[in-house]
Parts: sequence; structure tokens; C-alpha cells
Amino acid sequence: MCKAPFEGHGQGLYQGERGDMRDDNFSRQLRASGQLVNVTLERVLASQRMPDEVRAVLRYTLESPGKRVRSVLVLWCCELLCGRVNRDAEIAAAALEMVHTYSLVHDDLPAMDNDDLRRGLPSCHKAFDEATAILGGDALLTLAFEILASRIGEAPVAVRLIRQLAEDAGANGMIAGQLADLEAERVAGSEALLEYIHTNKTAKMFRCAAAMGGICGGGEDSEVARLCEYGLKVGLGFQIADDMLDVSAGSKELGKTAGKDARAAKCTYPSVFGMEASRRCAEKLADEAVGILEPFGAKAENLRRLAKALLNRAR
Ligand code: GRG
Repeated sequence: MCKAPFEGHGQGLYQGERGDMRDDNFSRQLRASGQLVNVTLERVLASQRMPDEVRAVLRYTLESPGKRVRSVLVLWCCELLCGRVNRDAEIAAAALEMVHTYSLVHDDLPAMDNDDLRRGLPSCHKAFDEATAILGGDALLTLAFEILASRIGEAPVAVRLIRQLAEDAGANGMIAGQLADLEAERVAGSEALLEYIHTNKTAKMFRCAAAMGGICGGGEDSEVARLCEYGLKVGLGFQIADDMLDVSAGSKELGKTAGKDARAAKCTYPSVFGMEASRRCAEKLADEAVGILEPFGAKAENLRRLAKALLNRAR
């Protein structure tokens, strides 16, 4: 498999809390973990049987330079609880990245957000066609569950991971949030609606990442529950930052079409509260996420840094 597309991961994404800290230890670990996700995705794809046409669309979508934030969260939450990134966490991270990628492929379709640009490249339906993008998304979603069912060491762990992913990505999670988001273009935004959309569309996938990492790390239920709380806060903050970037950044930096939320009259934090209040809200969420990690002590330092860094990202 061609390595070049995966290798672009993670460069210059985060400015750090005090300006330019892109080469500090945290940033290096973030890049290394992103690379581990890429290598796992590459290995999984190479070892799955599928027709060349399907493989081409999966490679196109999975090799594009995503930030790998959710999948890195899986790895780091596992490491927090068992001291290392184990094989189960690598597979869980790859599965989560597949589901996230499917959601982007489908979100870009003309029936949804209708966007031609994703991760700086033509969206899947532009590079191929609409039917292929629908089927490619479907293939990513089903492959995620297949690898959890077949490649996780112990069946009870696999079942817990499958259940968590199905709950957070499914009918009462990301799909519910996406539907509410599409409907919200026709109604006046309110704080309650915003929170509902962002929690379901975005934050639950972050919760899922944290929970899957905790499960792979063999955590106690109370530890996994704590990581879930952290994931929800970080995910909500991430989405607020995303809404703010849509206002303040350009399409080239973002790798996707900027300014679309305002044009579609979307219900976003900046549209309901303004930019300054949105920033304060995101900062408060990051502080709360950091507070939740307190019982884990110094070993949660990377997760603390991540909660802050996601607010200061450039894309
Ligand atoms: C189609 C079921 C379905 C859901 C779509 C993910 C999503 C839900 C919509 C994409 C649009 C959007 C702004 C979603 C909010 C979550 C979000 C910010 C996604 C982009 O995540 P990043 O920035 O993307 O981590 P990369 O490309 O870095 O992986």
C-alpha cells in the first residue's frame, strides 16, 4: 500500500496553549500515536478480502490526512489505565476511525451537507460518484464492526466495544445528532437545541473513544465512567472550536469549505452566542475535562494537554 498519504498526518495541527509548541513532547506523541493509527488502518485494509473497486474507495477515504483525534484518544485512554497501548486498543482505534470516516463521507453527500472538499481533497462522491460514496461509507461502517468482532482478543471485551460504538454512533447518538442538525436549519437556534445537536453529533463519538480505550485498558467501571465524562466535555469543546473555525479560518487551512454554517443558517455556538462567549464556553469545558482527570494524577498529562490543545487547533 502506498505510504505517502498516511504520512502527512498531524503536522502543524496544534498551536499549543502558549503559541507555537508544535515540536514539544506532547506534539511528538500526538504525531506518533496518529501514525500508529495509520499503520493499523493500513494493515487491516491490506489483510481484508474485498474487490479492488471497494478497496480503492476505502483507501481513498482512510488514507486522506485526518487528524485522528478520536482514535488517538482510544490509544491514550488505554495507556492511562494499563500503562501501554495494547493490540485491542489499536483495533478499537482503527474501528472508531472507520466509523468517523464513514460519517464524513456521508455528510459530504449532496443529500446532506453537499460539500466537494474534505481533508484538502475532493470529497469521496467527487473523486468517485454518489453511489460509490454511499456504498463506501456503508463498507467503512460494517468493516468497523467486523474487525471488532474478529480481531479483539477476548469475546467479552469485543462485545462491550461493539455495544459502545453502536450506541454512540447509532440511532440515539451521532445519527440522532445529524438529523437534528439538518432539521435545525429550519428553526431558530436555542441553547438546549445546540447542546442536543453537539452532544449527539460530535461529543458522543469522543465519549465512545474514551470508553473504548478504557475498556481495552481493562479499567474498572468507575474509571471508564470517568473517561466517558471527560470524552463528552472534550467532544463538546471540540465542536464549539470547529464552529468557531468555520467562521474565522479559510477553506485552505481547514481542508474543507469554510463559512458554510452561516450560509446554511446552521444552529452553531457562534450564531447563537457570538464568538467571544463561544470561546469562553469552550475554555470552561476544557477546564472541566481537566478537572475530571484529577484522580488519575500525573499519568493523565497527555489527556489534559489534549483537552486544551483541541481548542487551539488550526484545523
Ligand atoms: C452522516 C451519520 C452521519 C453523521 C455525520 C461527522 C458528522 C456527522 C458530520 C460532519 C460535519 C461536522 C462538522 C460534524 C461535527 C463533527 C466534526 C467536527 C467532524 C470533523 O471531525 P475532524 O475535524 O475531522 O476530527 P478529520 O478530517 O480531522 O478526521
